[in-house]
Amino acid sequence: MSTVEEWVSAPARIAGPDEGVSIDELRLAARNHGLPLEALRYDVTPAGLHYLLTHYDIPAIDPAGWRLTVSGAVTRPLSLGLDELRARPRVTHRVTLECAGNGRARLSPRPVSQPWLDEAVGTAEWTGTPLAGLLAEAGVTAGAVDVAFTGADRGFERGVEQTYQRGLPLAEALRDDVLLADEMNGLPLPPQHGAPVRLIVPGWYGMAQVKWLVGVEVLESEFDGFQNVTAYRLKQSADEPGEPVTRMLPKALLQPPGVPDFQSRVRVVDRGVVELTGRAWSGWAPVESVEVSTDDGGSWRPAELGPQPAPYAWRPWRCEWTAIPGRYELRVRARDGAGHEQPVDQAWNRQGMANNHAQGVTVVVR
Ligand SMILES: Nc1nc2c(c(=O)[nH]1)N[C@H]1C(S)=C(S)[C@@H](COP(=O)(O)O)O[C@H]1N2
Ligand SMILES: [Mo]
Repeated sequence: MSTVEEWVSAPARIAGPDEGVSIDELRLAARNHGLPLEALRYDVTPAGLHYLLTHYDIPAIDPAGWRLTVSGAVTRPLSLGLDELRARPRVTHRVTLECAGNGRARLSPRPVSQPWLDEAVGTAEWTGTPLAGLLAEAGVTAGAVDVAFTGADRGFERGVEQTYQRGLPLAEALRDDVLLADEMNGLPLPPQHGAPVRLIVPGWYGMAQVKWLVGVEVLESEFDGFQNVTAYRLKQSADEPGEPVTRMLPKALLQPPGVPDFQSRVRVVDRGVVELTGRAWSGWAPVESVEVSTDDGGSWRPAELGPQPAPYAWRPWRCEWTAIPGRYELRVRARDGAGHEQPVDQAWNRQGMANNHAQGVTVVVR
């Protein structure tokens, strides 16, 4: 007889010193695709080019039968269908989402999980109704501290059977830009991005953006579910509680210049003046500076920043580079208005979360 306990690994595994990416990691990477970096050219990412991360399976939900319940520490519990939700006040926010595990595959030793490099990011226009209005209607009671959000998707994670659930501090849940979104870029949410309704918490890493939302429960104690207490913690060893992963640290990405080599993705660029462009974001405060290095972080020069399109959307940047023949390692880094600066080398943590080391792009100038 075989039990679940025999084939799950808890805590999450760390790869051996010379262990390459495994078939399990490849399978995850093939399901959960990233933003092709050339799509950094779009202010708003076309939905099909937005990164994707789903822990279990994309659930089958009939929008006509879907209901959202608002329960727990409220005086008037609610249950709404999609039409009722869509009849409420509607707003649109442009928001950049990034997976907290972005950059994980570059850690050494490598935490075995979705093996992201740089590409787990995207920006969309999310339309829906502010959560705060629903919570006001339900009447949050005085002792409330957290709000738990439940998705319709179910599976096992390190031996724990669960539906995807995340808790958010009440003060964050009451922000007026936190949305129950049913549209992405002006169209109904596609299945993979949470149809019919998902949560959007601008500024926070992806794990907070609960897809396939079916339940909102106000709690009088801190939410202690798996995704808050076990996953999405910054820790060095398996047995320490660690710190929660919350908002996105600043990051700049370069749209790789020139044309790629198919296999290595090394870029080939013709000599002369090359325009380097990209995007930068932070969940703490708007990005205040972006710097570019063409000598692998040896020296840096400032890029020119475009306008900040919305408080939590990525900001465009550009600079010119007079490229002379040779091989170069380009790096970019951002600093935000809250004083966070991107490191060149990534500090290690056991689950590979909130990595924001400076991206590197290898360029051969001919
Ligand atoms: N219900 C549910 N919501 C979820 C997830 C999930 O697996 N199930 N994954 C989370 C994670 S880890 C990320 S990074 C984002 C990804 O959102 P996207 O796939 O729309 O880009 O969704 C979050 N919301
Ligand atoms: Mo994520």
